[in-house]
Amino acid sequence: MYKKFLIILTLLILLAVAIPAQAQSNTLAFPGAEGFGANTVGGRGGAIYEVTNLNDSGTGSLRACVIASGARTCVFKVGGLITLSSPLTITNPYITIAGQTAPGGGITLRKSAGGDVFTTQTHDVIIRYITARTGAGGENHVNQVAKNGVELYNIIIDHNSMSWGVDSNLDIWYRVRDFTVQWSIISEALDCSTHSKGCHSKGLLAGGYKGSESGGKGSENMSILNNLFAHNGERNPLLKICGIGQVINNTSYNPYWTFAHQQFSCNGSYVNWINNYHKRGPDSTSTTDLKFLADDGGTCFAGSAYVSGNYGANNGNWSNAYSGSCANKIVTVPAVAPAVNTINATLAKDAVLASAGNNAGVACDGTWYNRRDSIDTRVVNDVKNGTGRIIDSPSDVGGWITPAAGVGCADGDKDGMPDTWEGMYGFNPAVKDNNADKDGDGYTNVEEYFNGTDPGGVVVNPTFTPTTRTATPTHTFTQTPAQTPTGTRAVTPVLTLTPTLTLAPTITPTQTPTNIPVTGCPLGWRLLFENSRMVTCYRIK
Ligand SMILES: [Ca+2]
Ligand SMILES: [Ca+2]
Ligand SMILES: [Ca+2]
Ligand SMILES: [Ca+2]
Repeated sequence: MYKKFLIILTLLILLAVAIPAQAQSNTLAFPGAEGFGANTVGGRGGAIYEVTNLNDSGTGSLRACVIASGARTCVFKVGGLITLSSPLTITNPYITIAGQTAPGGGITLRKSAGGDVFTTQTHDVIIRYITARTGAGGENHVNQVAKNGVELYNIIIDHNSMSWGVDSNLDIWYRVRDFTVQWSIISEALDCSTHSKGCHSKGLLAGGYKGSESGGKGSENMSILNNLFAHNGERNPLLKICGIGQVINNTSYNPYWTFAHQQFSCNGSYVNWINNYHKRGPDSTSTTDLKFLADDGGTCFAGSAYVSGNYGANNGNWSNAYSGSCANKIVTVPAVAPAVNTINATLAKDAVLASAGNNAGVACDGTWYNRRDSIDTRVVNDVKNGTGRIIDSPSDVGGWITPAAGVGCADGDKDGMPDTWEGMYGFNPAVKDNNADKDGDGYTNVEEYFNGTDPGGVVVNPTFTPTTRTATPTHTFTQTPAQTPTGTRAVTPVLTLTPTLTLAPTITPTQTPTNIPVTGCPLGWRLLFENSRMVTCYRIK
């Protein structure tokens, strides 16, 4: 028995040594990452690739970072429109595309003709704050996360704006697991465009058959959280997965037909539909919120749907809104899935409209600023106002816009951390110290920069001056001689606000009040003057 214990102990020690630090980490992909893809490591600890131009390929292009191998992070020194002649195919794992670092109006990607913008074909991928609007040509997607016969996992897409694809804007297929798409705008999939089936505007498809093409497994562990689906004919989303999915706090607006589908096409599709918000628009002809489908052969395989807290297209009501070829799929206990921040459907709609999509950038001092483009702004206003239509072509809504180039942050040692920010937090702007972790919280120093978080330590060289502060001063009067004034007077204390970064109101202004004049004396008393000022009364003898 003791021997057995020793063997197990030895094995445990060996295991602890053998597991690389990265795999042991429970650090999130970034603060705010949620769902099954939340622990994606992306390019953490790897090389920094600067995107310095808007070229399709070559040195300094986004493609150069995408096709490189090894852990890597793409940071941007320029904003603008990148027109791609072929998809950005991500085949090498461990990549973070930090679109929030792009100056000016950020990065928008488009295709010159046909094909996807991104084809994601590997694991450990983080894509944040990128706008991609595909355009006509074939049956394309903004991002197709799919590779026949290859397992793709640990993928998180956050604050992307994805539109103008011809098939589904976002397609997840074959064998994908541990995937999150969150806080993104998935809109205006092109309808009567270049799809072989004809008009085909679709939002998001996540699935995969549990057949030979998927290694017998299919896709599972899907999180679809806090996204805005707008002006897509249907699939907002469509899940035909072989495992667990969670669809929480999304807002969907103006589909033609049914808002969302769950297809029971392999044994075991378990989806939690929680606190989503549906709103009809000018193109909507159906009030069906969620429809259950059998597989293409008509078989309704095993699975369930947990449906709770959703605001429906039928005057807010989701009850009796499920229909289709599979009955008795509703359960009262949700499938086991990661805990995610969940708010009620109406509040979620407001939060999504306020901050979904590629709506922000991070400045050279690590602060976030808003920069949602006019296309996303128009779509969000459509949702609020009940306006807008499903489109056939980008030209229906004015076509692509070119984001402002901006000015990239100076970064002398090219470690991804701007000189300004390094100076503020006491890093060495002449040494690549991006992969250290000063405060030991699991996020490397450069991640702290592009996540807009505190890397630890004191701000030693602030380069900005606070413009407004509030302080409640306390002040003390000293009176000589002591007297008891009557009446009221206005006091205007003189405050000196020293612009330090800590808002500790330790200001003590001093003020020397003038004595209150004696304005009169009672009968039998007389005023005493001293240096022509009345100072007191004295009794007349
Ligand atoms: Ca630097
Ligand atoms: Ca440095
Ligand atoms: Ca850190
Ligand atoms: Ca930190």
